[in-house]
Amino acid sequence: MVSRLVYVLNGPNLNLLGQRQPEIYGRETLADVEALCRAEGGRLGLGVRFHQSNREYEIIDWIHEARGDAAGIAINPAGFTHTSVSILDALIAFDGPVIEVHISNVHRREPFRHQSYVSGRAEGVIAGFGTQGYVFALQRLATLTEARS
Ligand code: CA2
Repeated sequence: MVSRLVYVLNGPNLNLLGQRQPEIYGRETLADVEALCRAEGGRLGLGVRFHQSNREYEIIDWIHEARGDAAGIAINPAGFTHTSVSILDALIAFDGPVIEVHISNVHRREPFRHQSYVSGRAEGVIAGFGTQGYVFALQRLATLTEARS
């Protein structure tokens, strides 16, 4: 039985995963990532609510929704990582653990990708492990939310 619910949120352009720039983001699609998260969530006893949007307000609304029913959030804010004070503010208003995920190693890329508004709120940051980073994020959320319950 699922005892804890986590949100896995994905920002703009991640719907194109697997269709372009495989040398940076790999060949898996977002549907593959969702299946990976659901399988790992099942192993860990976590219910997974998986979303992607190209609209900042939708991501903010899902974070607000998570305040009501989620134990934790894994988020790949994509380009909003480097620009969005509003996503940071929404995450600050969420009480549970937050893990920031990046498929690529943002620190090996352009300097503007080295700065993240979200990292200052996140319990942990995962970057450069490909889509496996989502699995690590769920494992960490399982550990952190177990310790709280
Ligand atoms: O490495 C990551 O996961 C990023 O969050 C991905 C973002 C980028 O802006 C961040 O700096 C790092 C970009 C997501 C766009 O994904 C695409 C995937 C395939 C084709 C085109 C875009």
